[in-house]
Amino acid sequence: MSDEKKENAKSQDLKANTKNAEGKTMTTNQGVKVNDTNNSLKAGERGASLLEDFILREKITHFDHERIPERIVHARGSGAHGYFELYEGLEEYTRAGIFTDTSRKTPVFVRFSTVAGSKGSADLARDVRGFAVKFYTEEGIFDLVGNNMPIFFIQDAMKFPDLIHSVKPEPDREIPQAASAHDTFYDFVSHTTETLHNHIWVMSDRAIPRSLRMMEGFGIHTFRLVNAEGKSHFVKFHWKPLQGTHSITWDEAVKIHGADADFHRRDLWDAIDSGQFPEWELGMQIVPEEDEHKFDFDLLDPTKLIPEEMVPVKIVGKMTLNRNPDNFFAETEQVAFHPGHVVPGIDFTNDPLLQGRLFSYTDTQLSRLGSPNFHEIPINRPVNETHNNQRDAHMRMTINKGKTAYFPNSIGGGCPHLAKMAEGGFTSYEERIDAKKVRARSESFSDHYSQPALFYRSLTDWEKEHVADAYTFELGKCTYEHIKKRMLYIINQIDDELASKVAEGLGMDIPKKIDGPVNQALGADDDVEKHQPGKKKNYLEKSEALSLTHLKTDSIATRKIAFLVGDGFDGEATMKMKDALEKEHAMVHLVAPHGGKVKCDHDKEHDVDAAIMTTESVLYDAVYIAGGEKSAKALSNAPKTVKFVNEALKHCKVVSANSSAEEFYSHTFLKDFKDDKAVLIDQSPADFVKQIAAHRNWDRRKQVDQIPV
Ligand code: HDD
Repeated sequence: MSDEKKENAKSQDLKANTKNAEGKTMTTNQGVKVNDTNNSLKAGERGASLLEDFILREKITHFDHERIPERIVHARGSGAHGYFELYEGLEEYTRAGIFTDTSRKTPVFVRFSTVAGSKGSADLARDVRGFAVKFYTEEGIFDLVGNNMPIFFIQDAMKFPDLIHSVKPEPDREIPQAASAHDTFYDFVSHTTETLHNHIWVMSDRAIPRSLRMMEGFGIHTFRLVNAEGKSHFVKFHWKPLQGTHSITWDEAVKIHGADADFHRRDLWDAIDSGQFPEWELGMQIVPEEDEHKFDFDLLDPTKLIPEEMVPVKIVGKMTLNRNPDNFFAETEQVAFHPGHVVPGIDFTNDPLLQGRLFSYTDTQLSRLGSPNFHEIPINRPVNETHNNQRDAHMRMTINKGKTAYFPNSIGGGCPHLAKMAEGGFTSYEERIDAKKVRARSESFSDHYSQPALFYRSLTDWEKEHVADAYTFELGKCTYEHIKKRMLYIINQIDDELASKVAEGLGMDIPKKIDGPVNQALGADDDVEKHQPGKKKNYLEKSEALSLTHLKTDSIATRKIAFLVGDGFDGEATMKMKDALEKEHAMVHLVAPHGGKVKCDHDKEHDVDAAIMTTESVLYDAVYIAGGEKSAKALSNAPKTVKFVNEALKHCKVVSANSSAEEFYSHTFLKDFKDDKAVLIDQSPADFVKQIAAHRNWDRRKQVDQIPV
């Protein structure tokens, strides 16, 4: 197969099902040409309507059945096509072609999602983000169904329905939508201390990413890599975005909810559409089998990460997303991921959360997509041939020839025949298991406090403040006093400084003890004592990789910069600045007091990208105020421009201005921040680029309370 064909194996496959109506005549689904789709068939112009009207019946019937059940979790998502390339062969660890053959460009389809909200909810909810990647490999489908946080809330799949029922809208009033800040969630969390680690990540800025393109991804569970000799290594998968890892503030998230509920979806689409293809490097933390028990935590416990200081992340390849879907429903909605879709060379561990997932994902597609033939939906079918003796069921597309649908057979020549391991047949890793059948939790899973504490210790001051604010907001929305008390008691076990801040915000004292056991989420006969606080270990003071400040890049590619311009603006200096940013692949929008065209001082007309009334500064990463006295006057006279700049300052963003626009910006708070490193007056494009790359000047946060926006 040529390289070109390999790269496009999936897009070529999808073409067989892609239709384009350009230049074509309208027909019914049965192929009959239609000459009127506006009027139903009637006895006389004023009715009655006739049942005979097959065109009306077909149109309405199809419409009536257009919706399918949304995903029970991760209902709101956005997808994109792309490919994966391997940097170096990993034969030492695995026999999977995708990780051994560096000449391949493996097609992928990725779906990002929020977890709790419905399909139509807003993108900026405080939530975990799903990060699911379908690799269409030459040996079959491999799905890496992960999240943007490296750990999960619970240790055993048995608790998944409880977790989700607690976070979803409360069942009496179906409130709140896409929000964890409510009683039932905290009732569950405060009784289930294994949730604390994932929960503190959700309280951090990781839960409000700037862009789906600017977040890390994690496979979470420990998986296995198995090489051609059958030797196994443990592995944790990581995605590292080359766009940097950036987040926004909660105040921005709340405002973006209203300004553009599709903010993340639009951002992903626009970036790919404009040729700014997002990229992630794939990393692996590889642990030899014999080191399984060398850690202070259990590798099978999905609420624990392996600090990168203990096992470095080996970067092995790169994923590029370079094509938007043609049809949201056909691709993004119908795609079906499954952590059990693995290829030879990749295998599972006994992580009890993973084991439960292996059941759930096929099961859910049966009600969501309606048939065990969901693998035949174009976006789900592999690029290699599939043959077996499974037959029939709803919506079967394949026309299987021949008399035999069983094995063994002689009538069909023994086909399809089996593949030996050497021929690429999947054989499960031969793990020795010698155990009693028990319904229990391993003692090695009982430390629920050390890693949340490690996470909190590893954050910078501003990140810690955001965590405290998030806890205060979320618990402030709870109405049951005893739930808040339990939470304060538990947070105090993670970090007393954090608990004090939250207690102050809630106007409560931290309780010295609470009624009943701290962790009630075990079986009746389980020893709840072993899950008590006070068991914190300090095996690492800090892990740098856990703080956003250590994950920044120098790139400003795809950042959105608003240029405030009024008629008569300084065309030369403004275009010089614009060109310099665009050279670095930033996206510049001219924001003016009105839509249509705006004239510069040379009377040249420029397209306005957004009239000020239609946009908000929370939708941009930085602001530039163009020079020119006439422009400054026009901006001063327009509503919302002052608020636009003030709000950007409040959110610690970079604001750059030309001093000839002083008449305008003297009305803003810019004058109070002239010594701020991210407030630039008459400075060079290079300085602006440097500050945008740093994302925000968080040092400003202590002085922005005076800004009333
Ligand atoms: Fe799950 C969807 C990620 C635990 C049951 N899950 C789903 C999606 C992602 C994850 C990204 C959306 C896929 C898409 O875009 O279509 N889930 C995770 C991660 C987990 C996890 C990272 C823990 C490490 N999930 C988990 C458990 C169960 C499920 C323990 C059940 C026992 N998840 C589902 C599901 C979903 C799903 C109900 C809903 C839609 C779907 O599967 O296709 O089966």
